[in-house]
Amino acid sequence: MGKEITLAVIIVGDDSASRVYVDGKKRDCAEIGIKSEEHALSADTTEQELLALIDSLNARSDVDGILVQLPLPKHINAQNVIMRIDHQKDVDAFHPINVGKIMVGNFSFLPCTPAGVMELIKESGVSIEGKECVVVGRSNIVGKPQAMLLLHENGTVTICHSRTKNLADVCRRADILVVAVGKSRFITADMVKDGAVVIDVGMNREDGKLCGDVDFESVKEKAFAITPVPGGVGPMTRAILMRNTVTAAKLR
Ligand code: L34
Repeated sequence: MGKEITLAVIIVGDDSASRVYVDGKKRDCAEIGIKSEEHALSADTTEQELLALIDSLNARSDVDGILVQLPLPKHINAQNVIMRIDHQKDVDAFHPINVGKIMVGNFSFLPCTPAGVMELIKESGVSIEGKECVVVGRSNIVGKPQAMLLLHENGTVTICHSRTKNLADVCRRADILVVAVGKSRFITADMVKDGAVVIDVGMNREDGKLCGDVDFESVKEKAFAITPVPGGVGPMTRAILMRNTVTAAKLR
């Protein structure tokens, strides 16, 4: 029998969305035979305590991957926490070493959400090479790495953000539009080019109901392909996490 693969997931506090996502990740692990180990810490956990837990997981030879679910409570510096994770166990690819490796194109892990988005674009059958790719949002978790991955595939990439002038004009140029801003129905049909591929990374809760950053009902009439929320990028994020966990186990 082969070696058992173990993913350690740390969740701090009681963010209800984080709970749903972490439960989903644990279900995925169970389904494919990865052992998952949850460390649920209370909201008043100190940064020192969290760092000590990471040290112990780094040191354990039976732990292949470590994931600290974000967001963390405000009194904890997320960057310190991410930097503490052994970069070879960093299945989120958030550690600066892994971020740097992505930048130069020599990587072991890709961040889960942007890598999932790339798989969805590929599945649409539309090639990225030479196309106008517009990423709306510039977070370290999605926007910035997403732009880099599209660039690696030879897209012509524009990153838009809250200070962008004429956002609608820029979006209308996009053959491939990836939206990660966290505002319900932010992208409307008038901002989308006919035949575009539209990827909605948004995960907004409106009185209990999930909705994306794209006004799906109107935009689907214009788009060549579009991802729904739920049932689009979220499950792909989790699938890539499983892939990264297997990669981490192979690396060691
Ligand atoms: N460390 N923190 C770390 N790594 C990550 O990769 C994440 N992310 C984001 C939040 N914090 C993180 C996730 O896991 C977002 N995210 C995530 C993961 C899964 C889903 C959504 C976001 C997901 O499964 N979405 C389902 C619906 C779930 C529901 O009912 O709420 C979907 O179909 O979209």
